[in-house]
Order: sequence, then structure tokens, then C-alpha cells
Amino acid sequence: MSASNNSYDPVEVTSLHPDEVARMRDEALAAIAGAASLADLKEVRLAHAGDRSPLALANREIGALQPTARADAGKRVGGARREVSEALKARQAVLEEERDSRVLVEEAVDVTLPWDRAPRGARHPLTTVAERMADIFVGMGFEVAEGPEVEAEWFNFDALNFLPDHPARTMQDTFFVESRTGGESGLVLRTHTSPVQIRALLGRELPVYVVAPGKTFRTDELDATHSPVFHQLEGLVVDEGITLAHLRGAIDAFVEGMFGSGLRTRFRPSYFPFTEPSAEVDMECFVCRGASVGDPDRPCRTCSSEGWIELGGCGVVNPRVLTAAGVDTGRYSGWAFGLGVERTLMFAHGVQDMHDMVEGDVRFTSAFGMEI
Ligand code: FA5
Repeated sequence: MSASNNSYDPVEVTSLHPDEVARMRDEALAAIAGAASLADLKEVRLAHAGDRSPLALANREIGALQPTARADAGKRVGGARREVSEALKARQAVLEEERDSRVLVEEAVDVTLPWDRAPRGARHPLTTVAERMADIFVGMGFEVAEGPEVEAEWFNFDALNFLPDHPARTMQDTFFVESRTGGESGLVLRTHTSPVQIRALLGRELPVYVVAPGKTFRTDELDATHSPVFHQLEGLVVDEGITLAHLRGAIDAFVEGMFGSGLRTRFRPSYFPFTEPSAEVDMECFVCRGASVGDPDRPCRTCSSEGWIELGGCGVVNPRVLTAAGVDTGRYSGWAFGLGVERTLMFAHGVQDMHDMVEGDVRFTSAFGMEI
């Protein structure tokens, strides 16, 4: 700011001359009117109403005038700045309104558009069937147990009474992951869920009532009834005074829960190294109930007209297995079973071919909806 000067005349200070003040004001008003966007207007505000704008600089000169001249110059510059400020405010309001209407159009949501073009997924029926199978046993008081899919050979075979050179080891065609070295157990992809029996006995207090649904692996070719990756539901009971009659009752309750009431079950003698005696468990065909047997006019696709459907293997736990898991065989006994989940799904839902279960076609999965 210049020092006060008695001979200082505002008309003679160029920036305070009425014409100059009017020119600065007109220039600012024209720039404001020409601002096409809020960003433009921001720049115009800085240039024509900011601290270093021509009108702000002219305003500073007023203090250097004689007191008598200050009022006149102040009125002139102040009036011009007010006009500029009002014009800025008005233009700001217009530009904001324009922006808001544009956003409303550009970001409008058409609520009438179809909402279901991306198909919803569905849980795989093997998962839901395995859960239903396990739930039936949970309803009888069983707990759900787990074990790893890559399993120590000791759990998968040795502890289950498959001796190293036992032919039963090759009965189940095994994917070997790591071979045995020295005294160390090798690793395999578990060929059945039975190793969970040992894990459950080692990890829990007796008595033990568990079911273990899970994935299992064998070097089987994929065909209509076999898959190299399939699922089983293991069941194990170890308690005092346990007999085969309890197993029979539990299997009957499972069949009733899964397939409906009034279906008979039967045990056929079989062999597993870890149970003695061992059996294959069958249920009466829930479609023909045996009526198709020997009647070519009434063939049944579900049981191939045999009248019975095989569910899996079972038996009384071999005392050697209990001993391997540190159980007092003088006091405790038990039984176990292993049911095929794919087989159960095939029967429960009339799936004819196992290819459908593994090929991942969402149309197959969706047909079962979101059953929980
Ligand atoms: C076993 O795996 C025994 N661990 C079952 C068991 C448990 C017996 C406890 C005694 C006590 P098995 O090999 O039979 O048994 O298999 C049981 C079921 O698994 C079969 O009945 C069948 O439903 C299913 N299964 C076996 N192999 C396949 C396969 N490749 N694809 C689909 N399901 C299969």
C-alpha cells in the first residue's frame, strides 16, 4: 500500500479511476457469465475476486488516499466488488443446478430393468445330501468328526489292521503321495473315511458317537457308478455294552429319515480288516419295494430289478483297531459303517449317471435348487 499523500487524487490513481473500476467490474462479470462449469467458475473467482484480483488490489490503494477522497473511492470499488460477488453467487447457483440435473439423468437407475440376468448359484447336491445324511445321525446324538484328505498311511491302513503285505491294501486302489521311508509312515489320498475312526478315538474321551462326511479317492475310472473322487459318510460308536443290534437300529433310523418309513434293511456277510464280523448293508428298493424282482413287465431302474439297494459297508470294530487307538477292549466295544454319498444321491434323487455329479454343469446343480 502507498503512504498517505495529501496531493493524492483517486481520479488520478489509475486503478481507482471510475472508468478503470468499471472496466475491471465488467471484465469480471463477463468472465463469470462465460464460466461453463463449476471448475471454470472456481478459476474465475480466484482471478476476479481473490486476494490478488485487480479489484482487491485497487481496494488496497484506498488506504493511501486523503481521508476526504477515501469514501468516494471506497464506495466505487466496494460497489464493484459487491456486484462481482453477487454475480459469482448467482452463477454458482445456476451451475450447481445444471450439474444436479445432469447427475440425475446420468446416474438414474432404471428399476424396471430385469434383475435376474446373472444366474444365482446353487449348492452342489452332494454337499446337501451329505449334510442331510449327517444331520440324521446328529439327531440321534452323534457328533461330526473330521480328518485330512491327504492322510498318513498309518491312519488309512496300519491302524485299521491292514498289515503291510495284506492283500486288502490293493483291494482299494490307492493314490500314493509320499512313499514310506525308514520307519516313517507314507502319505496317501485317503481311500475311505475310516481313518477318521482312529483320529476320533485318539482325540476324544470315550464313549464316542461320531459321523464323518468327507471326500475320498481311489484310482477308479469315471463311469456311471464310479468316480476317482467320491464321498463317504463314516459312522463310529464305541461305548460299553454296544452290540450289532444297535447298529441295525441306527441304520434303520437312517433309512427312514432319508428315504421314508417302512423300508426293510439287511446285512450280507462281507470282509473288512477293521471290522469283525463285517457286512454290506442293503435297503429295500424304495421305488418298487421288491415288486420288480422276477417280473419282466415291471422293471425297476433304481434297483435294476434286484429289489435291494446297497448302501455301504459296516461291522463290529475289530478289537485290534481299538487296541491301536488305546481303547480298553475288556470294557469297550463298538461298530462302524461307511456309506457312499454319491450312491445315496443317485437313489434319493434318481440321478442315473455319476458323470452328472462331477462335470460341474450348473444346470444339474440348479435342478436341486438351494436345498439346505
Ligand atoms: C469302505 O470304504 C469301508 N471303509 C466302509 C466301512 C466303514 C466298512 C466302516 C466297515 C466299517 P467300500 O470300499 O465298500 O468300503 O466303500 C463303501 C461305499 O463307498 C460303497 O458302498 C460305495 O457306495 C462307495 N464307493 C466306493 N468306491 C466308489 C467309487 N469309486 N465311486 C463312488 N462311490 C464309491
